[in-house]
Amino acid sequence: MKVPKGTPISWSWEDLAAEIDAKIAAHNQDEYAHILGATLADFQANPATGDFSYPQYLNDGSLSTITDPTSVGQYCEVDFGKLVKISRFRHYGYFNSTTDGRFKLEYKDSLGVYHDWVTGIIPVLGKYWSGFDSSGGEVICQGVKLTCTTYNVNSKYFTEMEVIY
Ligand SMILES: [Ca+2]
Repeated sequence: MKVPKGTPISWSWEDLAAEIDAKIAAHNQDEYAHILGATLADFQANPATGDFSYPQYLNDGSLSTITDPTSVGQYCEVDFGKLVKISRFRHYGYFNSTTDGRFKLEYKDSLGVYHDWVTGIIPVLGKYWSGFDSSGGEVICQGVKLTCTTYNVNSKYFTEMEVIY
């Protein structure tokens, strides 16, 4: 940059630091600006995998196919195949006759690290949708993982799940 002669010097480390901070913040916003909220189609794009029985039934869009674990620690995982924003989920029950089972949903961040998103999830009694749960808040992720944290044979069935923005 050409500066005319006689221009007063008005430079400081503080100004430079502020300018760098502003540029880094703008860059980070740019980096995440293109990440869209997950649609139902995004959540159903890749069949779920894991060691639940028939894990693909978790997100196949059918309310007549169910998946369930046979012990604590088993999981069912959905890969979005890209980074997305999620903010809420709901799930559909089946044979559950008690509220004793517990599950948690983790999200897998952009680096592949898992974080708890919502814990203490209780499978719905009977063939009904839960309400949408947004208690985990908005996060950016590449996938989600449902894990059984308390196993109960009468409280373990998921007919379907939807994790979206
Ligand atoms: Ca299903």
